[in-house]
Amino acid sequence: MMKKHISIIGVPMDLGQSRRGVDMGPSAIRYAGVVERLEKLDFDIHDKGDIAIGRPSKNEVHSDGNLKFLKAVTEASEKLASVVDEVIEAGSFPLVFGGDHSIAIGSLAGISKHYKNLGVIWYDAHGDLNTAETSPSGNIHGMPLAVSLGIGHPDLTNIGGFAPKISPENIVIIGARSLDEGERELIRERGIKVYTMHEIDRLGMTKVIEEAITYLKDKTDGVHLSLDLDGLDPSDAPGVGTPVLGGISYRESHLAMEMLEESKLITSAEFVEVNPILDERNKTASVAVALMGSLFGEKLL
Ligand code: B3U
Ligand code: MN
Ligand code: MN
Repeated sequence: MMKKHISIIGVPMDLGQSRRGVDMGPSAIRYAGVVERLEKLDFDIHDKGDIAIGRPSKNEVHSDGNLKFLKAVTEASEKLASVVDEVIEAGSFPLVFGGDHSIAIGSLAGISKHYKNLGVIWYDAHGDLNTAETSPSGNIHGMPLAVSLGIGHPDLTNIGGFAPKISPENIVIIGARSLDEGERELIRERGIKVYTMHEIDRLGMTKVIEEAITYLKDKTDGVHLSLDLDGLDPSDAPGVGTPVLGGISYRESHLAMEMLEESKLITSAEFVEVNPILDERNKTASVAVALMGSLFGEKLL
């Protein structure tokens, strides 16, 4: 059930990938008017500000095999996990702003403590199911879903002191159109539900979301929405570090958010990868805020 209190947590993290500027995502989203917009919907909004992200030392970049900035990402994840944990403990809905998608490691660590069977909707052009062994980039933002399944470096999988955070049958990926070979194998091996752009085109977003809701509803006791803005088409969300053509439209995304709101399934959410440096007049942050409006019940009439 949606709660009446929403706690905003900013995570200015840009070390999980290679394009600087995504650390300014939380500011850009606030600038786009998120607090005012959600307050209109009769929510009590508590903006908790940003989590402090440490700057790594120079020799830390490749500190552990193919894992860039492992230490900084680990520390930030632990911090975020405990803040999210406190927010849920206090009965509030955690709404996390990235930052790059590596922050989902911390979000899910903090959230999953509170649920026996947490579901996850991963709205993304990518699978984010890489490990150090399969990653073509060494960027941890391409790994958080694998990490949350307990697959990856133990410093990451054990954030919050337990693993795994989620199980494969409780995941739905929506919008995938760029997967690495290791990710494909993991999807097949673990039977993860994926709606690629092919299924979205073929079935339509209405059916995709209906199926996703049916798939998760009975077996989960809470569902986290992890929305990577690169899940949308770059024409609608240009301010992202790794845009991929042929994505989900602005309209389809609104429909998805509205249907999720009606389902009352979503118990926490994060909006990630907004990079204002790469954006066009804060368009992507504004899209994120508009989608949050729908997710929390904004109606035209
Ligand atoms: N799969 C690639 C690229 C990528 C993942 N997530 C984003 N890009 N945003 C990787 O580096 O793991
Ligand atoms: Mn992602
Ligand atoms: Mn992505």
